[in-house]
Amino acid sequence: MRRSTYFLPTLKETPAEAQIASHRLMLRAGMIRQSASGIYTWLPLGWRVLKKIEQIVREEQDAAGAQELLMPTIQSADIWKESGRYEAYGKEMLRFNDRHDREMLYGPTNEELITQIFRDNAKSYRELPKILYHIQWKFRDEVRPRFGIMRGREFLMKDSYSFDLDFEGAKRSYEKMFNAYLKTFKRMGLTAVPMAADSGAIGGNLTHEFHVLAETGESGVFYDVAYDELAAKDAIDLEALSKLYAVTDEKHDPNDPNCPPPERLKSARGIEVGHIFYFGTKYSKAMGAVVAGPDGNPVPVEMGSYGIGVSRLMGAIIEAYHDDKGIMWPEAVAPFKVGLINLKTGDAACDKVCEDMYRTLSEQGVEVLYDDRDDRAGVKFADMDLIGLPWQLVAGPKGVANGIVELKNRQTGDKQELSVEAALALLTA
Ligand code: P5A
Repeated sequence: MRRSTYFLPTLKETPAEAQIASHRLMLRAGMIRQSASGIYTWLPLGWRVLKKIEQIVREEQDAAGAQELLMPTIQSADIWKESGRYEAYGKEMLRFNDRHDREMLYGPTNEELITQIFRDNAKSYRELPKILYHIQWKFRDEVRPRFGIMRGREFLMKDSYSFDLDFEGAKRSYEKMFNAYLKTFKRMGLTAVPMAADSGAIGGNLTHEFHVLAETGESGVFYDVAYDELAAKDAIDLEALSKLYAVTDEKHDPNDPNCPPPERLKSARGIEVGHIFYFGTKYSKAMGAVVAGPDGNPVPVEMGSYGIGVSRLMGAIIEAYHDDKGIMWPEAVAPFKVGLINLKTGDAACDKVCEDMYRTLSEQGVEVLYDDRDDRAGVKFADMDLIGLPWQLVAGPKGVANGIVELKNRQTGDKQELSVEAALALLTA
C-alpha cells in the first residue's frame, strides 16, 4: 500500500475526549472515528487489524471443533419472550417495530436465536455434541459507553454455543472453549487470566471471565501470584490453573479457603476480553430444545455460551503494547508488517531502491506500507512510530549510495544497517 494514496488520517494533537491510551492512539493513528456515542466507523487501518484479530479467533474456534455460521443482527422479539428475557433485559436492548408493527430488536447476544435454530433442526442425541459460533456485530445501549471501542454500544463479538446430551459432555465443551481462549489470547501477545465470575444476565452456575491485566481496566481482580509463573509457560496446565485463586472483585472473599495469604495475593485491574458460561437447560427447557435420547425419550439439551470481545481486544492489545510515541503492534495482528520510509522522495536513487524493495516484499507476500509522500523525514518517522508497524525499513540518500538501508524494530527500538539484500532476507524469512 502506498501511503500517498492510503486513507489514513493521522492526528498530531491528542483528541480531548479520549481518556485512555488505546482510545487516544486509535484516533491519532487514523484507525477509528466516532459516528455517534459508542458507535464507530472503522477506517482502513483499524479495519485491517480488526480482521486479523477476528481471523485468529476464528482459527482457534475451528481448531477446537466449533463450526462457524452467521446469524443476523436483527432478531424477532418473540423468541426473547419465549426465554423470558425480553422484559428482563431492560434498557440495554435496542427495540423497534418493523412496518408491520412486529416487535424487533438489535441482538445484544444470541442464546435465543441459536436455541431456536438448534431446536428446529436437531432431532437426535446422535447429532451431539455440537459447538456453533459466529462473529457478528452486537448492540447494547450501555448507560456509559466509554474508552472508545473498549465499551462501545455497537461492538464485534465472537459468540459460541455448545449443545450436549448431559452435564459431563457440557463440561468437556466448556473446557474445550476455555483452552481455545487461552491459546487465542496468547497468539495476540496477551496473557489473559481466567477468573471465576458472576454470571449476570446470561444466567447459569459455572462461568469464567478472561481478563487482560492493565491499569486502565474497568474491572477489579484478585489472583494468586503463582498464576504469573504458570502463564509464562508454553503448554497450559489447565489442571493447575483451575486450582489457583483468581476472581473478579464481586467474587473476592478473603475467607475463602482457596484464597492465598496476603503476600501471595495480587490485586490488579483487568480488561474483560472474554466470558464463558455453562447454563445447562435454562434456554433449552424454556424454548423446548429437546432431542431424542438413546432410549428414545426426549432430553432437553445441556448448553453453554462463550463470548470474546473481538473489537475490545484491539483496545486491550494497544493498552499492552504502546509507548509515548505510539502503538507497537505484535506481528500477529499488525495492519502491515513493514513500514517502508523513503527519506527523500524525488531523489532518483532513493526512489529506485524503495520501489524495488516495495515490489520484492509485496511479491513475497509481505504486507508493506510504503511512505512515498513528498514530506519531511521527521513527519514520516513520527507517523510510522505512531501507527506502530513492527518493522521500519528506511532508505536515505547517504546509505543508498552505498547500498545500505536501515531496519528498525519498533518494539525494541533496535536499529541495524544492512545491505538491501540482507534486509529483504530478514523480512521475508
Ligand atoms: C457469551 C457469548 C455474553 O454475551 N452470550 C454470548 C454471552 N457474554 S458477555 O460477557 O456479555 O459478552 C462477551 C464479551 O463481549 C465483550 N463486550 C463488549 N465489548 C465492547 N463493548 C461492549 N459494550 C461490550 N460488552 C461486552 C466483552 O469482551 C465480553 O467478555
